[in-house]
Amino acid sequence: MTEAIAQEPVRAALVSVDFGKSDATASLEELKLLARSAGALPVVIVSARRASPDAQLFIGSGKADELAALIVAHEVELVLFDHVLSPAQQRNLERVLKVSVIDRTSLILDIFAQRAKTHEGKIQVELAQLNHLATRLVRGWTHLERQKGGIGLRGPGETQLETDRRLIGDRVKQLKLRLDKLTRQRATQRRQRQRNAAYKVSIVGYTNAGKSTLFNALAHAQSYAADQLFATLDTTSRRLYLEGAGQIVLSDTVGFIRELPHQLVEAFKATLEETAEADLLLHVVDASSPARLEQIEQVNLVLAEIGADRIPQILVYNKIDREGLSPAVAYDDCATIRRVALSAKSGLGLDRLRDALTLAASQRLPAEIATAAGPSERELRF
Ligand SMILES: Nc1nc2c(ncn2[C@@H]2O[C@H](COP(=O)(O)OP(=O)(O)OP(=O)(O)O)[C@@H](O)[C@H]2O)c(=O)[nH]1
Ligand SMILES: [Mg+2]
Repeated sequence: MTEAIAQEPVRAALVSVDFGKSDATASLEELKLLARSAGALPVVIVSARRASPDAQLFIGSGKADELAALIVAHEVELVLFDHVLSPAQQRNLERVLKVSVIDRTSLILDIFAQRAKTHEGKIQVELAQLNHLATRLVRGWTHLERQKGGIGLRGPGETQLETDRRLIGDRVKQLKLRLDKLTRQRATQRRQRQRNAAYKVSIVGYTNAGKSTLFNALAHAQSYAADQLFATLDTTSRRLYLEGAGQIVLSDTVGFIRELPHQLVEAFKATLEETAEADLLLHVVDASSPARLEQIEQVNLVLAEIGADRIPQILVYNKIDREGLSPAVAYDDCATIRRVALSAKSGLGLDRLRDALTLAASQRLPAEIATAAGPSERELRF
């Protein structure tokens, strides 16, 4: 008989190197959240400063020895790096540290894999994982290079490396076909909706900013909101009726993060296309986060990558209850509402966002003034 046993979190060491460029502290805080979201318990934190990564070990050998000792002392089972590691660095580190080493890309992919619920979401995550894996299958993986007696799968003289590449290639092809089909279905549904000519509003923003909470508050819906990174993976849409503007379609979307693995953006293109076709973006910002300005820029970068940077935005400064701030609205020179400060959780200021939405939907804001909410807007002024 099998019994459900509550899984113990994996004891993890977090490693962050400050290269003096971006904000290493904010990034480390984020790595802690990522680790917890993946089901790991951070028990050791190692920070280092370097001018550039070490080619062999990413961190220096002195730091690696220090880390190895901490791993033994604190019974660490897994090491998480706040960086992208080359396959060789990962391998060398595992040899020295004698536990699994995971880089930031793999960690994010792993969280996505745990969260994916719909058929399409699962395919997209698997594609991203396989593409990431394929880059790791390089010569020098001697255990894969070794010729083994060809049982079944392999052709004559084929090395394990070639077999692995071929199997991954086959699977990628298969997944792409399925994804193509789903993308076409999605396009049909979209055309259907276009015929109905509803005004489309997509909620976008950094992960954990409060997008799903806002979606639920506006749509009286039950989208999964949680204090986890990437709680939402699949786009959820609801029709809602706004007094004075009629029907609009509101969508909750996957959150963005700095250095979002490119494989993921690629694999989630179909889902993100919905965002690219919205008439208006509600860009949700966690106003209580010290890293909010950088997060706004990161979100705008991803929006540009998916071709959604020309869509008008309303910046929604969320979680004002945490800061004890009052709800507020800021207008641009054309008397159009550009920013709203509110609390999606308490509902404070939500009425003003509804008004802004009604106004935008009835005016059908043109894209030309979208730049007014661009990344150059660095300060929060109300
Ligand atoms: N104090 C406060 N907390 C909030 C507010 N809005 C959201 N939260 C909390 O922030 C956390 C993240 O909220 P979500 O709505 O899941 O955020 P999300 O942007 O959808 O996150 P992902 O789907 O993971 O990208 C949850 O614990 C919410 O309860 C708010 O206005 N005030
Ligand atoms: Mg969400």
